Amino acid sequence: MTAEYKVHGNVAVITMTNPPVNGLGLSTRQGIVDGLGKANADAAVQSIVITGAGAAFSGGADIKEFGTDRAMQEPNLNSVILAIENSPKPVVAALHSVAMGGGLELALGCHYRVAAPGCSIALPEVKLGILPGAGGTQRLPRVIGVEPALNMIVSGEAIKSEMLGMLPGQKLFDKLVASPETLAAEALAFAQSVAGVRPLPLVRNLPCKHPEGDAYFQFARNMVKGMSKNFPAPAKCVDAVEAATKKKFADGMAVEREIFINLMWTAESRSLRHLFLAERAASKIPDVPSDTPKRDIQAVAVIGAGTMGGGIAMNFLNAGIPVKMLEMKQEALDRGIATIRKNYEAQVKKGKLKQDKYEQRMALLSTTLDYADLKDADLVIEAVFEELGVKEAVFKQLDAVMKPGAILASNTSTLDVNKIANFTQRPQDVVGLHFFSPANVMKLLEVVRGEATAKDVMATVMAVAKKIKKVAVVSGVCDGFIGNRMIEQYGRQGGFLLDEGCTPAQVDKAMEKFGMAMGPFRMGDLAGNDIGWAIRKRRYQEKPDMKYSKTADLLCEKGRFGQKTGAGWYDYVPGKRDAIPNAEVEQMIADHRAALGITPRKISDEEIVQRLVFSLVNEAAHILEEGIANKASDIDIVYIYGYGFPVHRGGPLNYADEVGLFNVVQAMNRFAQNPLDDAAFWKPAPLLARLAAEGKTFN
Ligand code: T1G
Repeated sequence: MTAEYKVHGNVAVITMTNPPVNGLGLSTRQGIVDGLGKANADAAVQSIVITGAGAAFSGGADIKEFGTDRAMQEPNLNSVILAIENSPKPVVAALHSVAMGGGLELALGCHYRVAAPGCSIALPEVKLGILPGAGGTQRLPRVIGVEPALNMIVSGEAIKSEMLGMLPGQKLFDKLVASPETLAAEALAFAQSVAGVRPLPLVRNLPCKHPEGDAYFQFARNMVKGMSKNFPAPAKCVDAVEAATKKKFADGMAVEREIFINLMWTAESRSLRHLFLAERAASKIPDVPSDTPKRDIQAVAVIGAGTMGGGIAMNFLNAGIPVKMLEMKQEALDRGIATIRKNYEAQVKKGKLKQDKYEQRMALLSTTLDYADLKDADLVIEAVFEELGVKEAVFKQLDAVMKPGAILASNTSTLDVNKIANFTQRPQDVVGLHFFSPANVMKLLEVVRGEATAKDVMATVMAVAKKIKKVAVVSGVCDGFIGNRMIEQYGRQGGFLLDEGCTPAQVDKAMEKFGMAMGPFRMGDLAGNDIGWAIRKRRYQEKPDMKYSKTADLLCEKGRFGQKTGAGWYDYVPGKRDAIPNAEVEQMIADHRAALGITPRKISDEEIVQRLVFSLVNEAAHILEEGIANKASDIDIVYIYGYGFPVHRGGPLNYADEVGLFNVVQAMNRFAQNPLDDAAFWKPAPLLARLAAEGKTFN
């Protein structure tokens, strides 16, 4: 059982012991109910305390149990809370660190709540596409008021216990203790002090009203509608809390239950729950134990003060880690520093960064023109020109000056990390750290593991990624790693669609309706069409039989590289991001089509979405087969955090699972019949074909 029972004098203490955060899995729920039974059967016991061991009171229902019958198996959470409310002896919740979701609901079922300061209080279920399902929508409004409760439930954000304790008239906490260290003793004393109280107070018996109910909830619905595109849960939170103000407690609970069960089975909730676990799973590397010793990273060096180098440096400055930046010329350094200052000053102006914090960060930044000055850095990241010869020169220099044990990282986005590692005498210390532009904003970091990269280097850089608030995904060495290798196929399909009859705007609109932050052509204009152009030129040499539409080349030959040249697939007005369709570009596409003897056809949004998304899926299946990615969920994380894939779809592979891999393969077989497409590409990857044939899923 993952709950301990111990009697201290005349107080029984039930302690949840289900690391890492006392998830309320079946064995914990059973342990609480057993403890209540023992305490109420023991005449010496006059009151009861429930608390959590370790890092949390409780992080809520055990997310790992979701979708399994254990989650609903009795005693389910509502039954545990009912057992607490029906306890003839007073039950006191002793809250510390984290009391979230079902954990807070458990505490709300207790007769009293004693909290330590610094405890994160939240009902974050909405972030999993559901809502509190064990009375949170009915009890929380009764103890902190309807509006603060609805705000917490709709946002899912945590508020510290001491802040909530200041709410006028709050009945959430009966006592706020001085510190976490005194919680246990003070909770015992409090439990003794209420031993004789009868009748015992129940949150369910408190009134729950809002003075201007209808007007307030209408306002709340309007507010929520704006922020919850693609997600049904936030609006349902309003319905449940409104029921708390209009119905008897038991009827309100029935409303909450029905909504909870319906939301649990939505694709959006499955996607959000998948991503919650996927993001945490990404930091685990199958053959690198979590207790692998990590190298100490106290000082970082960055080679190159360009856009990437500056952005990379900012990540470390933001985490309080000193950075020494090296360039070849002083004016490049000056430009780099100026750009960093400009980025921070923009944040200060928007009130996102305090002036003193800005100055603290800049004080951590130093510059040099001399490699010898880098020798004490624990980690050096090069972000120089993307050409192997340049990388070779840099790594040979680094090999000569860096201290033994320093980690040498390349920010390359396409070059072979094994070749780069072999420019040094220490390939085991070389790794790829592929940041996504803008590096100080994008959360995704592809950690590219070379053949020789040491396990402790991998463990170290994964921990550094967490420290600089990046979501790191491990990739093996191949051209384009995970994200860019897949996006190349996505871009190819975009080109074919233009040849076959689409305009850039039609493709982009279809993808943005699907939920992509940006369609492929707007994205090209943002990133720079010349980047894809350079890659295609390389491809034409390496793989002359690989089919490409020539439209993008024609566009680049006109110098229409995108926003940076003021025009790309679309036109742009300086200072604005609106993509304005351009008649000449559309004429260029039509002329090219005619030159190829292609009669344009009407292509449905569904075909656009399927060809673009399933091209990601098929390439991802190859990436998984080759071991470039460790697991399917890693690839979903890459696309959510690096390419604006819609969160409510859970990532390309989660989406394929939702569609059904049988249907994905059927669609691919249809695309292979199209003479203007690339039939060879649409041959399902063996892994995909096998999963589909066996009725299985990627995740
Ligand atoms: N269940 C199971 N495991 C959980 C968990 C949970 N609720 N919360 C965290 N973990 C695991 C997580 O997977 C990771 O595991 C480890 O704990 C550390 O997490 C009826 C139905 C609690 C603030 O949504 O917000 O209650 O990778 O890296 O940064 O209404 O985790 O080590 O194997 O995030 O210190 C509602 C979600 C559930 C809380 C800790 N509760 N968790 O943050 O560590 S639904 C939540 C968090 C519910 C009821 C409904 C955070 C945290 P591993 P971490 P952290």
